[in-house]
Amino acid sequence: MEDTIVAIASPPGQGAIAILRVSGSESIPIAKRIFRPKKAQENWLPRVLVLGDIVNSSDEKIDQVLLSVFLGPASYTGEDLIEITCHGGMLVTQAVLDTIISVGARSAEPGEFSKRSFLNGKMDLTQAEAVMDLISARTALALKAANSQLEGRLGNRINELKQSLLAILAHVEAYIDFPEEDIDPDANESIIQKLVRLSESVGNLIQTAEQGRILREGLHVVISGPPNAGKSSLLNSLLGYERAIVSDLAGTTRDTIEEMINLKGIPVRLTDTAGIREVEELIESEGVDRAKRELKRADLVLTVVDASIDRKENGMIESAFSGELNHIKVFNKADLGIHNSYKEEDGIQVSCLEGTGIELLVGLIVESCLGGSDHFAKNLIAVNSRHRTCLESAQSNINKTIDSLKEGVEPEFISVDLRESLDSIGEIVGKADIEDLLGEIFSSFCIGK
Ligand SMILES: Nc1nc2c(ncn2[C@@H]2O[C@H](COP(=O)(O)OP(=O)(O)OP(=O)(O)O)[C@@H](O)[C@H]2O)c(=O)[nH]1
Ligand SMILES: [Mg+2]
Repeated sequence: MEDTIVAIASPPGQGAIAILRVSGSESIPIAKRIFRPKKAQENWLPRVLVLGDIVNSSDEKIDQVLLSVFLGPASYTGEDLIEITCHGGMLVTQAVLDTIISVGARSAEPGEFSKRSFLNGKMDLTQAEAVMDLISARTALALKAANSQLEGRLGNRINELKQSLLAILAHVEAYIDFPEEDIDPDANESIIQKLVRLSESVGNLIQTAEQGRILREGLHVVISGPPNAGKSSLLNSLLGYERAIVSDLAGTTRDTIEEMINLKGIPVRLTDTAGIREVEELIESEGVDRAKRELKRADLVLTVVDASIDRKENGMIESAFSGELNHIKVFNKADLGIHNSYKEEDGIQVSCLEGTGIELLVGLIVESCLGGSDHFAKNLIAVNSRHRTCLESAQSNINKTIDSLKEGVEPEFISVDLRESLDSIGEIVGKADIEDLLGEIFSSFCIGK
């Protein structure tokens, strides 16, 4: 972390302005070498925009820019940091970058500014991850969840768990390390109760992983069914524009077509597939294979049929309807009337042609997804897969400890599992250290007097 890093912080391409960031101990000396303020500066006041020119080593002007200084630790990275707003041409931005590199900065690696921010204690790991979630959020709900994580909501929950675990562990360890101090080990029963509650809290967080996955990657909804049922028409209706080719020829769609949409705040990866039927023809048959593969990966399947015709004519549909997949039956072409053979079946009637039933279907899709968007909005904690792995390992060690205690194992032996559990939880926020444990022991037990 000795070196000073630089990067273009705005996206590549042409724009009105572009932003470059420089961070590290040499930021201000670097700025002094390449920046000529329009009005002579006595001092470099932090957080003030200063107009001036970027010049190269031969004192040639590269661009007129606005420059601001953030003095560490009151900066994003916690180090001295400079932000330069230059004109947004690709060439001019690159030239400013080259100038900064020529006087000693190094090109930053991806995420390096946030990494420094974490290493300098400006935020925990969950917050650093939330920065990325925020940038890549595709719906308002995903943005809300990212913001809540960035504010430290998940980090706080994790720290609460850590504290409870520490309190238990501290008790056990103090008993082992300082038996002469007469610390009564908590009665086994009470430790067990505390651990059971802890395990439940960890379990609650693990349950948010599914929500987290959907917010980050999208709910994978696959449109499936026999040829000519109106699958591509449904994709287009849900998207609101003519994305896929629609025709009355069975076998129109060959390849899978995937689009991201926002259904009431829930990001959805919607896939249209080839109609499933037995075919000889090579390309269509590959399409059918792809459709089947998509089905295996789906969170939810919309099984579409042309319900205006006898269900016997819809071929392979019986197997699709009776499958174990999480699916919604969509009876399309309701404008032509629903055939008697579907009257007993429960499903949703739509007409892609007239647009009826589509709103209702959207509601069902959203509901099928962990209780709908209201539930999503309320529960703004959504752990990612890394958090989940750590939580699962923590929970398994807590449960192991509970079992050991029930079997009457001595405290000496359970502290190992508890420590491992603490490490896993600490890994989530990125601070698993022994200092915490020592602090806890000495502050709450006044050992050594
Ligand atoms: N009357 C009526 N016709 C519809 C409706 N939806 C689709 N169609 C027609 O049904 C035909 C097939 O529609 P597609 O959307 O191409 O069907 P598909 O399931 O994608 O078909 P493949 O890609 O061949 O498997 C087209 O002629 C559409 O215009 C509807 O709600 N009502
Ligand atoms: Mg199609």
